[in-house]
Amino acid sequence: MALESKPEEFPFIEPSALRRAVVVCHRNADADAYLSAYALSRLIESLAPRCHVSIATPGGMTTLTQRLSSRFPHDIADESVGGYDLYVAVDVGDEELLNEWRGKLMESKGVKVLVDHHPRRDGGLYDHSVVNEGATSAAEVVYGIFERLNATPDPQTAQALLDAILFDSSHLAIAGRSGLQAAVRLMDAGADIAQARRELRSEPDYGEVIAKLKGAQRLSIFKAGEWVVATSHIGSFQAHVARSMVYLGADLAMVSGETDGETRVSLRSTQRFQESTMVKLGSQVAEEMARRLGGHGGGHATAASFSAPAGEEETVQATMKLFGELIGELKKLD
Ligand SMILES: [Mn+2]
Repeated sequence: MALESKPEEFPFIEPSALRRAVVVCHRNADADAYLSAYALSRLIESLAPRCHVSIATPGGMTTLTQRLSSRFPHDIADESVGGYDLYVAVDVGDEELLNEWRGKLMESKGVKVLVDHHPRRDGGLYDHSVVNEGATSAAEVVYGIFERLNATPDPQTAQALLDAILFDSSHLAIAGRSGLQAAVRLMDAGADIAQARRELRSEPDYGEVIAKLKGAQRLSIFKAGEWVVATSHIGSFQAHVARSMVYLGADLAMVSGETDGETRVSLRSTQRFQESTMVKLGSQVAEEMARRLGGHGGGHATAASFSAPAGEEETVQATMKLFGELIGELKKLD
């Protein structure tokens, strides 16, 4: 890539003056943050061949990102070192998510750039920003920078960006025009979409798999009017089992498990159930059951849990009684 950039364009500093640059991800970097940082690093390196570029991952990275970082390896910044000419924060959203790097940016005289698809919360930390709130991924915004500079990513960088776009757009299901267009152009640049799907696939956790299958085996089905309620019990992974029962089609799922005289209950419902019945599982079921049985609990409208110092049978009976109060009598199906 023989590239030139104007001062009003990324990286907003004369590339020949650059010696040290760092691209900072949000804390616990996800695939979009890390792979966007990877592509930006490659871009800066091609613009400024004499510049050393590092990637900072405050607080580490997710398990998937760790795997991707060995597929797309890059120098990781030493947290104790400062004094960069250029700081690029990518996919950050809230400045707080920079962890200790927020202070480093505030103190530094280097040029600070934000590249993001989250709504900008102006804290005045950055000198320049390239933000597109309409993008489903930061990688899409990064690809836009390549295009404006007339830079074609090399096949490895194109692959990183395509992986990131797929990761942040539910495999393109929620991607808009620019995301889809970027995906096609990245494939033209040498990225492979089947490979992207493979690289984003997680290894199964067999403890969770067995719990979900056992949970399905022990299923009881009830009807309350039109609603289908599924219940089951399992020693661990109650939340995963409850969620998979909703995937199977239940409107409302309850999964219980007893350990050391305490019963844990996970609750899940569909959005459709929530909007129609107005039942908030967190406040109206989990918190209420914790209050009735002297335990603790809470959560969101469609995902909640509680635990109670009571036997499993008693806890389940009491929760079913509350369901009856909220959505009408439950009839068990054979
Ligand atoms: Mn993102």
